[in-house]
Amino acid sequence: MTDPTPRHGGEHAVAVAAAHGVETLFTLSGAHVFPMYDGAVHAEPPMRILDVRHEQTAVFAAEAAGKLTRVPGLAVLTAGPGVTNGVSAITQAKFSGSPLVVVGGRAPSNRWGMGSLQELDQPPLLEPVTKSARTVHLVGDVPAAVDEAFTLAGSSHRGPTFLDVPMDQLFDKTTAEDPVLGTRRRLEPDPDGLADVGALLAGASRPVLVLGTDVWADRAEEAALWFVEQTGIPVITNGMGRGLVPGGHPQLVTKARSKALGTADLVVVVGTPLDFRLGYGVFGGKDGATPARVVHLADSPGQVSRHASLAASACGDLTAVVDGVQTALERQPRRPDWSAWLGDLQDEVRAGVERDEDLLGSPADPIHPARIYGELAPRLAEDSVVIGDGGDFVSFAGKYVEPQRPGGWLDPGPYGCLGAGLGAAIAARIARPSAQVVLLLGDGAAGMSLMDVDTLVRHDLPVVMVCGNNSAWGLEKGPMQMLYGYDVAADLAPQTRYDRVVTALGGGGETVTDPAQIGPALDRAFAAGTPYLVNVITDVAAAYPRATFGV
Ligand SMILES: Cc1ncc(C[n+]2csc(CCOP(=O)(O)OP(=O)(O)O)c2C)c(N)n1
Ligand SMILES: [Mg+2]
Repeated sequence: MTDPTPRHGGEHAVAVAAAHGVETLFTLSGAHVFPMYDGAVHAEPPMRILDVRHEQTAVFAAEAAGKLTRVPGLAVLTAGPGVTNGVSAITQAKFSGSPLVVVGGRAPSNRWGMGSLQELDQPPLLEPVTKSARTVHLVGDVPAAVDEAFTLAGSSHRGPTFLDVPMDQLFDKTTAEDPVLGTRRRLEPDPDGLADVGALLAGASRPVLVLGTDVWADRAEEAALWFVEQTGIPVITNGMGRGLVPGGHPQLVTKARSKALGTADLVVVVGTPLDFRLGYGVFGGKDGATPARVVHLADSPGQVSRHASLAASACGDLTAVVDGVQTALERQPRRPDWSAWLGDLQDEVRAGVERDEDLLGSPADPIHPARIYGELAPRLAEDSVVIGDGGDFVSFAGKYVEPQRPGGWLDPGPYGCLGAGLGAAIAARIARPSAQVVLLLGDGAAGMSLMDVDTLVRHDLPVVMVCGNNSAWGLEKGPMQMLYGYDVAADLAPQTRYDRVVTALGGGGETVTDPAQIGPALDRAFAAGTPYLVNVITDVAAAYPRATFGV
């Protein structure tokens, strides 16, 4: 249908974004993108404009919105510094496969080359860290370009897309039609690959299944849990795969990870790269075991590992992949029985849980960071969203917090960019209005985004923040000590009152130094109804025990 009323570029862009399911636009003001705001204000219904205090927060928020809702998030950044301030967060979305669309302002085309304000050709900067980065030169092309950006960002393998529109064109009007929305392609896996995986599973004595972020992103959570329960296979989860198999499930053996991945004879990895988090895809060989065979199942061909030596692989829509592997296994003449192997791992999990108890209840003064999780974990509701932004403090969370549902755990992923926390918390509060939102902040990480508590306050978005305040860049201090026997540039001021930063901005908070006071402080935070930061002074010597630095 033709639309006879001319509308400016911003109105078109917002209409197409809304048709793709976007409800919130994350931004920080700049004249180059005013038409986007005007489009949001005059949309029917209006699109929510969530304005922040630093562009990185806008993009981290849009990225988190994409991860939580599985509709690409939308960030609008003004020309030049607005766009460049967003680059780290856009890169993080690329590394995590997060669906995200970033619309940038751009100096006007009718003055290009004459030196107008913030005249930067942005797509070349963004090209390496996005799925596509382009300039839309004519307002009439805006609707189709925005549609393409959303379709591409939301298609496997997901990731960020960027487009900028010269200011004169974005303000200009056109009667161009809004396009019929692009549809996401659903790639069917190759049946031969699935059959190979079925045969490998049937022949395995000690298999382990690893479920990662893309299982959630590709909406394969039901198929994955069904597969797990039908086969009896032990499981480890990572990234947004955490919660796919709920904490406490008898087949979840994350707490026996070292034994499981070290002594497995087959490791089937679904929806996550074979990167440093998974030992680059080398498993088995521990305690005299032979190296494990490795299967990689991915959402798209480009995601299948090229560096690991794979016994089999398959790619495509992950529900079809997981269901297809199950069918292939059922066709095998041999029905494997893994109950003894699972039992061994369950013994190891039980031993791990017992070992953890002492630290989780530690009465140590100064406070051991694990004690915070001993207090927090029992207070978390099933649908809570837990966000990690920090070093060691967040590693402890990974160890001690086991989500009950998928889609409730946000970590920075393999790009590991500090400063994502406030943006993620903003997005989580909006995406899950009735859920607990808990933001775990290292004191170092807190310094990178705490000003955006102002955004939480202005937009009435209560979240609970817990700062593990060890007065250090802990994850750097420990390794530097280990490598050099001394450390520099790793200390922060002692006992800084980050809670007072929050109260100064209109929220609430308190500092805790007594381990017995952590629980009551968390209860006050959950009851506060305002952004609230519990600043827990912890022992800098209580570093997270780690064997590698991830490099
Ligand atoms: C943007 C960015 N800068 C630097 C780093 C390197 N880095 C990784 S962890 C870490 C320390 C984090 O300190 P803090 O947030 O206080 O957590 P802690 O390890 O002390 O618990 C640093 C500096 C990073 N990952 N991201
Ligand atoms: Mg710290």
